[in-house]
Amino acid sequence: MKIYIDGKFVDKKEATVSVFDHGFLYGDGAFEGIRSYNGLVFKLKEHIDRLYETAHTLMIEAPLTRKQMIKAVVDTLKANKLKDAYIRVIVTRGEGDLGLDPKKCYGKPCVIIITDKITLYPKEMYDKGMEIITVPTVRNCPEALNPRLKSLNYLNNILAKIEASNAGYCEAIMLDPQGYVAECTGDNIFIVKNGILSTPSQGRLKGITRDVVLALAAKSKMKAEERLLTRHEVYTADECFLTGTAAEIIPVVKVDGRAIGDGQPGPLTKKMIRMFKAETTNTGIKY
Ligand code: PXG
Repeated sequence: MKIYIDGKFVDKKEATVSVFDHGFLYGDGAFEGIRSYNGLVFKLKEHIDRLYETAHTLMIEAPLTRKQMIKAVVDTLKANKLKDAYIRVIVTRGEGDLGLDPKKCYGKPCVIIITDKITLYPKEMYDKGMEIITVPTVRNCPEALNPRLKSLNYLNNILAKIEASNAGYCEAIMLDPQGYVAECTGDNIFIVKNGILSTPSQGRLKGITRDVVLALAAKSKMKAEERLLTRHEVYTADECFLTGTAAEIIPVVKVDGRAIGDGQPGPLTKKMIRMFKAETTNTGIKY
């Protein structure tokens, strides 16, 4: 496995960063998770744009232009001869001293690209649907650490993941500080009620898979809305599914012990999975 670090390809064993890098010391950095399907990188520009937006708010200036970053991702995939891959792009603050102040960082932001395989959930869950719960840890409030930032500080999500895992579940709903449904620990959430798709309008990451689902809904004349969602609406929905680059689209059939619809993956969920598959097979940046 060849890993890209600051313009060079190194073996996994040599792929290391300094213990003084603020990405390591404070989670001070940005990242993206991207997928490629049969030699096509899916929504690469959108992922790189989101990476640079996170970096902009964190006031981290990546040493590459967006165009150069896109080329670096493609070059890493080529170097690893991977046709179907999960791609992790990381930009850290760089090396500094043992204080928080980014102004005292003397190093350049470090760019790392890892390409590998990932399967998040067992295949059975994609066929039969998954069961999830709501966890006590609420999603960060936007005024503190906006969930739209895909930063290296994922402790909010990891604490929620621990709660899910301790209770025996793979994924969990996180509420926003007002008690509305925000998203899951690493996925966005959708419900279907009376043929209408709904997904939370705030307090969550602006997921790229979520945006693809909304675009596919518009294309196929399915009604879709972004709004505040309560847990009651999730419990009483006809269908529910989660979206994410790693997870893709996965049906949810039970939430907090309540069956969703008839407790089976629903027809609109299945239709969306089919449309998403076609989209990932036919679109993307070729390498
Ligand atoms: N919400 C959160 C909090 C995420 O981290 C998504 C939604 C989905 O966004 P995209 O753009 O991928 O459709 C994510 C991204 C993992 C893992 O190992 C998951 C993500 C990121 C990193 C790791 O489960 N999901």
